[in-house]
Amino acid sequence: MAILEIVKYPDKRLREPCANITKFDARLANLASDMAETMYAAPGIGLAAPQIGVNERLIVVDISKKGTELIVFVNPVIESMEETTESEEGCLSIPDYRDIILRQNRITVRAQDLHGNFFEKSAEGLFAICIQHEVDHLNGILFVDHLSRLKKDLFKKWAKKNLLED
Ligand code: K1U
Ligand code: ZN
Repeated sequence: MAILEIVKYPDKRLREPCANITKFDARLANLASDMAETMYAAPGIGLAAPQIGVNERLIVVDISKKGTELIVFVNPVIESMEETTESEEGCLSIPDYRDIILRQNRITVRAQDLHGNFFEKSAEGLFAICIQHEVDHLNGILFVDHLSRLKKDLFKKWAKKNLLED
């Protein structure tokens, strides 16, 4: 197990669509385990593989306060979404920035587990929002991409000052 470095905005690796996973082997299990450890250490409630520089469709999510409800989604596909809601989000790849965007409050997601078995999950509230945030990462999308033009401009100014001038 290892805590990995989290890729930060504006790194180009966060902008690439990820590839489907076809091999359900020990390498995949180790990758998921390292991602979970990295997420808990951050701390965060989710993490997507591109955030640790791996261009593959793998996410881990645990919204429980005790960190006891880890779910690993391989090749997740959101099959349905309903009820637009406001969501205040942060991102481990954009440290110290939070903003409000619109998401869907209820979703169903189909994915595979670490053995390649397909499963379907219904999610709502923070769980649904976190899955949408992580699946966006797999498509090279960041939560700030959902901001209005005005808020996006403010974010870019903030990022220039706080993330690029390190
Ligand atoms: O993918 C990521 O960058 C992780 C991100 C997920 C997320 C946060 C908020 C809404 C939707 C998705 C985070 O986990 S940021 C940290 C965070 O929100 C948090 C950390 C500790 C306890 C509770 C929340
Ligand atoms: Zn994120």
